[in-house]
Amino acid sequence: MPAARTVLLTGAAGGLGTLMRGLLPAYGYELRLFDVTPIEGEPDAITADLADKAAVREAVRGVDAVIHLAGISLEASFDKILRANIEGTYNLYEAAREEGVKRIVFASSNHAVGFVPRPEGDAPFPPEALIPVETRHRPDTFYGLSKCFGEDLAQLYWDRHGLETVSVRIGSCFMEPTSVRMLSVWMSPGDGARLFHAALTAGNVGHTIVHGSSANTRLWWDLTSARALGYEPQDDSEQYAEKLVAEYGELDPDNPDHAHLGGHFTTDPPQWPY
Ligand code: NAI
Ligand code: 15L
Repeated sequence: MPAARTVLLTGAAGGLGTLMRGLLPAYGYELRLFDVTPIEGEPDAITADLADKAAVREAVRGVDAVIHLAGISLEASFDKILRANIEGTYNLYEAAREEGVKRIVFASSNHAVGFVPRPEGDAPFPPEALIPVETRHRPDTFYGLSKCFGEDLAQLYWDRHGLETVSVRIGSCFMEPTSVRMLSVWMSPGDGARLFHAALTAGNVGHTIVHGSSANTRLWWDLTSARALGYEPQDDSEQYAEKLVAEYGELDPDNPDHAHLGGHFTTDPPQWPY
């Protein structure tokens, strides 16, 4: 597949969308921005809800690819997750199919597999201890469940319609890691842009699932499928380790928040059921 030029960025007003608006143009992409929240200083941005099928269809028309970040990014009521993340992602895929878009990069999450136990013992972990990308879905929340749906929707649209997707199970993509757990799953914004670029340009991805993180010394999961796309992470959270460990201590095997990939998402639903 030749390098995509015009890319629809959904969720462009959000934290990750804002970071990618800053970083992706340097790779040669022309971004078409979409979000339900207006974006200051971006008069051409499309302000619409994923529930608005006509607006979504118009937004995907003529783009080479989509980076789909829009949606609820934390746990919420099932009704809210259903509307924004499940129906919203369906609306996007259906519009992309109708308009002949070739590829979507889907922002999945570690919380699709949040109940997978982290590697035991102390980092650095040997390759055989790392969580494989083939691990079965073990969502830790309705939010994580919506990411499982998104990944399976991507598989359906590849098998049935030939619409390609790279599902990126993002760890924690923020300017800096802010917890000891994040030292293992952090993806620097720069590596995020590198990974999205690889996902947009690699050939014949079908539906590929990758882990989204930097090359952290304390890595919990396997980056092989991401590297196979051509992703070469440049960053390592270890530069933040001394400060975070001094503040919070090392991972505690007796702390349930430290037992699973999904961290506190596995132990702290607001109020169940909700
Ligand atoms: P965010 O909450 O900052 O941004 C999400 C954006 O989606 C917001 O601007 C919001 O207005 C928009 N949005 C929500 N519902 C919408 C709807 N119905 N129609 C149109 N726009 C809608 O989240 P963030 O951190 O930027 O994450 C972006 C994506 O990456 C999300 O899908 C999130 O689940 C995923 N992700 C992010 C991670 C991270 O570390 N930032 C980790 C794992 C996954
Ligand atoms: C996510 O999926 C969330 O969208 C993000 O806000 C972080 O909580 C991240 O996972 C994480 O696990 O750190």
